[in-house]
Amino acid sequence: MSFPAALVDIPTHGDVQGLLGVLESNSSVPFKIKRVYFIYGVPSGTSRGSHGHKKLQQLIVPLSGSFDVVLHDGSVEETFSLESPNKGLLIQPGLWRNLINFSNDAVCLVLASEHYDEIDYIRDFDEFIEWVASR
Ligand code: T46
Repeated sequence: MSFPAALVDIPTHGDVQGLLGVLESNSSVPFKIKRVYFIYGVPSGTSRGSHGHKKLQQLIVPLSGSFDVVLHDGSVEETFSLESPNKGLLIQPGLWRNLINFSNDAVCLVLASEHYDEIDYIRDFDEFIEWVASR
């Protein structure tokens, strides 16, 4: 099975007036968008995340600046560098994530397939590994 996350192109319309990226439910975003949040002002050297999600699908878009997303599926770890608003990271359910190396100007937009629900989080890595093994 291939790794359950990938960089995807965001449809973008450009002309002499600049660029316009489009994110649409069940189209450029392959799920119904139930929640949108954004992360910014992350102090240099600070990481975010450090948890797994059971059901949640997400599309992460670097609206400004850059950062890395480190994902773990229980056996393989992959790092994705996000640095352009025309490329997002599509994350399937069942992945542990850490967001690191934020530039000062980074703005991280997240589109999510579910409303906020603490029940979907696994916040201990050993517990995450056990959950993956039990699936
Ligand atoms: C993820 C990464 C990329 C809410 O009240 N509603 C929300 O929708 C979210 C996402 C968070 N919160 C509250 C919960 C905490 O009190 O905001 C606070 C910070 O949340 P958290 O520590 O979970 O933030 P991150 O950046 O570590 O993780 C977030 C998402 O929670 C997570 O799903 O994948 O961004």
